[in-house]
Amino acid sequence: MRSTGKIALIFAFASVLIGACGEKETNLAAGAGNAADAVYVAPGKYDDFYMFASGGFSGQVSVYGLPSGRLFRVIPVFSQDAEKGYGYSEETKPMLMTSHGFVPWGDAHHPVLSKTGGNADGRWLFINENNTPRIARIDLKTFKTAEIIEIPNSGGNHPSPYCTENTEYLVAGGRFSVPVPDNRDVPISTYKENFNGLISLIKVDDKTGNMSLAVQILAPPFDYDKNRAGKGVSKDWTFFTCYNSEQANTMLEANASQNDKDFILAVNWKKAIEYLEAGKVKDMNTPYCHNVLQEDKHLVVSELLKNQKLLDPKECPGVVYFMPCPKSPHGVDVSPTGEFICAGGKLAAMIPVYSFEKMIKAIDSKAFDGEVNGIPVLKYDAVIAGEVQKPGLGPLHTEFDDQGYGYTSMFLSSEIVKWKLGTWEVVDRIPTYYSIGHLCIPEGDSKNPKGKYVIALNKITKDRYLPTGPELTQSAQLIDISGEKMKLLLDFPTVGEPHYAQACAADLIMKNSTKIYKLEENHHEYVTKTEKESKVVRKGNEVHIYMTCIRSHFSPDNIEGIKVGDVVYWHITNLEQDWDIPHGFAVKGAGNSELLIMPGETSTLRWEPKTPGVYPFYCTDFCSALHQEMQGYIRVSDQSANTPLKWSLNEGQ
Ligand SMILES: [Cu+2]
Repeated sequence: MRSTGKIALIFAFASVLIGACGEKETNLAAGAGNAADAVYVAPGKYDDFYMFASGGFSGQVSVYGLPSGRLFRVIPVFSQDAEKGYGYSEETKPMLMTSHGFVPWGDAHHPVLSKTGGNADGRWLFINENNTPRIARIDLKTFKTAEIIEIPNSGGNHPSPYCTENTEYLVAGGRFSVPVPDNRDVPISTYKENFNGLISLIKVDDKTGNMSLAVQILAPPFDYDKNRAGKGVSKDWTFFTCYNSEQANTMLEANASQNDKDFILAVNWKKAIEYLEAGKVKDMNTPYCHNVLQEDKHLVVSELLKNQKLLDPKECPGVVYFMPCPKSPHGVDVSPTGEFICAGGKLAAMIPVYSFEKMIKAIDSKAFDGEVNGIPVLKYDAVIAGEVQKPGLGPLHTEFDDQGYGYTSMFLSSEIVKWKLGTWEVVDRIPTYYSIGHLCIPEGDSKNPKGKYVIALNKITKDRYLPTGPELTQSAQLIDISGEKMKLLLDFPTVGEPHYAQACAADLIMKNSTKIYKLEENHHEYVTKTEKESKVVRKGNEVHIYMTCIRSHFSPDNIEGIKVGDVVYWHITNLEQDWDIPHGFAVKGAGNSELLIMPGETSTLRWEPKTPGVYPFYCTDFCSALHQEMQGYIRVSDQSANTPLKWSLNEGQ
C-alpha cells in the first residue's frame, strides 16, 4: 500500500515537471540515454568492479559485475546446489556437516572481503550463516567455498563475520541469546538468569586463510544485531549494536521496544586476546564442526571439535563497554579513518555518531552511567560526536565515500540519505524502490572507499518488473555518487535476497583467477590420470569406478557386473587441461544431482541402483560438437546373477 502511494506521488510530481517544460519525450530519452551509457559495458569488455551479494535465505553468494549489473556466477556456500553438484558429491557433502548432522540449507547475510591494512586485498570472502551459526570462507582464486566453521554456544549468527584491519580475526555475535554453554535444557522463563549473548573471535591464518575459534566472550542476554570492526585509530576494537535490553523472551515487537535507548557494545578484541593468552578463561566443551577443502585432494574434510575458551568480562576488566544508543539500533558502521562509529536506530528519528577518541577519554575518566551485568555503561553525552537530524524514517546501515560523506539506508522511507561527516548535515537524498536494507559502496567499509557508486539492496519490487506470480524478484539499484547529487543509473534483479553486498576493484581478483587444476597436482584418493588406468574395483558390495572423461567420451563407457544392493561410487577425473572445459555426469535414476567436474578435478557420485537393467549415463555440460555422443551404459543384474565384472572402452566395434 505504502509503495503504491509513493509511486502515485512520484508520478504526480513527475507529470508536474513534464507538464511545465513540455519536453516529456526528449527529456526522458536523454536521461535514459545518459544512464544507459554510464552502465554499458560493451561485449568483450570487462566491468570495473566485482560485487558479491549474499542470497539471504538462498544460502548462496552471487557475483555481479559493476556497473553493468551482469550476473556472472552463483557460488554455493550453505545450501546444496544441484547445478554444480555442491553438497551432493561425496567430496563436498562434508562441507555441510554440523554438530546437528548434515544441514543442506543456510541463511547467508553478510559477505565480507578480507583486508590488509584496512583495504580490500581480494584474497577471500567470508560470509555468515544465521540459522545454524557458521562462517564460510570463499577462496577468490577459485570462487569456491573453501571452509566452513560452526560457531558453538551461539544463536542466530547475525552480527558476523566482519574482519579486523588485517583480517587477524573475524568477529561474530549472537542475535538470539541462548543458554551458554549450548544444549542446556532450562525453562525459557529463566531467560534472564540462564541465557547469554556471546561474542566470538575467530582467528584467520594469514597464509592459508584457515579459521579457528579463538575465544568467546560472555555478554548480557540482549539481541546482538550487527557489528563492524574498527580500523585506523580504532583498529583494536569492534562494535556491536544490540536491542532487547529489556531482556524479553516473548512478543519482542512490543516487549523489546520499551526502552528509549539500547546499546552499542564496544569490545577491545586485542585485550580479549591478551586475557586468552594469559589463561584467564574457562573451558567449555560443546561439539562443533570445522570443514576444510583440501584443494590438492579435491576433498572436504569435516572434523568435530570440542573445546572453547570462555571469557567472562566480570573477571577481565577493560574488554567490553556499553554506549547508550537510541532506540532498537540495527546497523553499526565505522568511518574510513576509524574515528566515527555510526548506528542505525531503526525506531529513532536521528542517526547517532560516536567519537572513538571521546570513547577512550570517557573510559579513562570513568564517565560511567551505571553498569549492566558488571559491564560499565559510558555516558551518552561523553561519547557522542554528533547526531544527523531528520535523516528520514528507519535508518539502518551506512557506508562511506572518499569525500567525507556517509550514505545511510532508510528502510521505512525507502531512500538513501547522504550526510557530511563532522557537520552531520543532510546534503542529498534519493528514493529507492523499495524498502532498502543494506547498501554497498565499492570498498565502502575500508580505509579507502572507491566512492563511484552506491548500490541499494532492496527487499520489495512491486510494480518495478514484469509480475512473476505471488513472489517477485528482489533487486539492487546502482546509483552514481560521483557528483553532488546522487543519480539512479540501473536496477537489476538478484538471486535470492541481496541482503548485503561488498564490491571491490576487479583487478584485485581477476589476475589471480584459477583457470584449471593441474592434473599432476591432483592427489585425490581415487584419481585416474590416464585412460589406461581407468578400472572398476569391487570391495564386497561396494563398487568403485575409476573413470576419466575428456572430449568427448568417458573411460570406461561400458560396464557390467553391478548387482542390485551394490553401492556404486563413480570417481570421475576430468583429464582436460584447458580453461572453461568442465564435463558433467549423470546416470539414470540416481537419487542425486549431476556432477560438474572442472579440468583436472576428481568428483564422486554415490549411486545405489534399485532394479536390474541397463542404465545410460552421459555428460551433462555441453562440452564439444560431439557432446551428444559423450555417453555410456552400465548393466545392473539381480543379486543372485553371475554376471562377471567387466569394463571397456571401444571394445568389439
Ligand atoms: Cu562433455
